[in-house]
Amino acid sequence: MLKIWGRTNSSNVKKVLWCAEELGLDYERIDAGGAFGVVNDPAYRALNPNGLVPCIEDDGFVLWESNAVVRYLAEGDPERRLVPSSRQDKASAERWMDWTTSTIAGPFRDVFWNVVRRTAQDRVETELSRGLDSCGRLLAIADKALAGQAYLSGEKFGIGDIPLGCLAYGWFNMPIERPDLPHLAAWYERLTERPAYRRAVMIPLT
Ligand SMILES: N[C@@H](CCC(=O)N[C@@H](CS)C(=O)NCC(=O)O)C(=O)O
Repeated sequence: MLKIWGRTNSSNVKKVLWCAEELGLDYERIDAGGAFGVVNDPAYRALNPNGLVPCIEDDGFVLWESNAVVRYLAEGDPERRLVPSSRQDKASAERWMDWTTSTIAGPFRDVFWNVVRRTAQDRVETELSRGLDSCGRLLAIADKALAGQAYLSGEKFGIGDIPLGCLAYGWFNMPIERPDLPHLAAWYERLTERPAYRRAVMIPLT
């Protein structure tokens, strides 16, 4: 059976759990990372030398890097339900996966850590306000794209929606001031109607 290592409150782990839930896969999840430790155990380091979560093992095949895992699981679905069919549509969807990791994950982390994970006295206000500005500016780019299509993957939900969808739950549920981005908000509302999103992503922010 597919094994997934990672604590459920990690946005990178959520990507993998959400994808597995969308595909209806049977899997075993093993707590790792954060307070659970495990990631520095030699046995875990042998699987993922980065000492980070998520990591999967599928019939002896080991894979880390959340976006790579999402692609691997989605490609393994016989009907490829989450993978856009044309080469160009697939590349366009995957672009949002890479953009989320390379461009918005850092500023989002600055907001999330200062609002959710740090105590008020440890909060770094400059980091928080810089993160909020960057996230607002970057999410406006996604908002503009979503004005013309229902999902980041095109007309249908797919892999391109998963990474940003995980951050969107945090963005729309932290006590912060958000710029008005109506297309992004409508997309997020559509995600909240998905049972798999509710199970894997919509859990208390910690
Ligand atoms: N690029 C990696 C990043 C993985 C990553 O940074 N994971 C964090 C959790 S979101 C982690 O393992 N932190 C250490 C820990 O939880 O102990 C991926 O997408 O899988």
